[in-house]
Amino acid sequence: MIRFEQTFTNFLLHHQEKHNRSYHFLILMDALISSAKHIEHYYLTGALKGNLGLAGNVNVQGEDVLRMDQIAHEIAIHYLRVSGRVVHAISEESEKIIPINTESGRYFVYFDPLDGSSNVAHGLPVGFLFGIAKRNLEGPEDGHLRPGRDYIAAGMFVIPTGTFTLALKDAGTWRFHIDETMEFLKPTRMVLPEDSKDWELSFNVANRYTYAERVQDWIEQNQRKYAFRYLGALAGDFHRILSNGGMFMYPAIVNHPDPKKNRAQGKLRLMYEAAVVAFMCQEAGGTAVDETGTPILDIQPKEPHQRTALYVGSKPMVNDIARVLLG
Ligand code: FDP
Repeated sequence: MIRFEQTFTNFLLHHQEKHNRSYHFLILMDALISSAKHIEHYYLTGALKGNLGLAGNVNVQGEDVLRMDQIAHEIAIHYLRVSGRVVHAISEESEKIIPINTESGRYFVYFDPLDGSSNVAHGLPVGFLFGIAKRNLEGPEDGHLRPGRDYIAAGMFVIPTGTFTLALKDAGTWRFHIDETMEFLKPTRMVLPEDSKDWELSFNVANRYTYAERVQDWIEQNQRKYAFRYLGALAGDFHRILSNGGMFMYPAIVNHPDPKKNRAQGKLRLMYEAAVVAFMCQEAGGTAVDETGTPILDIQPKEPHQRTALYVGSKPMVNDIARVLLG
């Protein structure tokens, strides 16, 4: 007997109907899924085609080779445009906000189409992360730089692993897997495990002596309790935390021996990295804060590519470091 699993489309259709919502969101999600599949396909054959390297390369046919992150950006913008549902997009790959359907679009989409650049040259996992906010449909438009608290959904594809995780506001975080027909299937609700036996700690250990002293002290006191894992691509590292529990962190860099390399504002981008995983984490029972112990979801972005420090994961662990950060 073949076992048929519920498809993502069927899952979302039921969700929208149950909450009396329109189908516009389904059309937007279809665009994001088409983008991810298309990017995944390119990524899988990228080494062969020579587009995992640097922009400006010329291939053996003498054609310009686009860098994989530029290809991913173009693919995503194409599908968002044809969906007709997007007002503006903010992409890691474009300095400016991208107007799409400013007249009748319904959603703002903030995305990073290929996050985790150090993995690209090796064809190892990268992420396509996105957050979605909704236009104010009644009354005057209220801007597109929204805090994570205002997102209606956020998700990530871990490319090329065929996994997709989506959090829906007040309706949980769900993981799907792609099958041989390229369909995302089998919704599984993700809830951070309370039992700390499998919890993991994930950060770039090479940076640890550049963190604030209080963060270094916290690491010293806690590191032996947890398994340590670091892939170097936020989506992949956070994917593990969602399953096993624990904490991913990218603290502010304030004690670098070369002060020019300090990153007091943190490294990760607020709107399409930190707020995306913070939103997914909250819907899975966890939480996230910045270097001042402020909830990531409360931060009002002032500009599209704003950076932040990030501590995200199981509540007891994040709350513990938040106490230290709040001083
Ligand atoms: P990258 O710079 O390699 O694109 O977006 C930033 C990000 O990747 C995250 O995906 C990842 O978690 C982190 O930075 C890795 O940074 P380090 O190489 O400094 O550890």
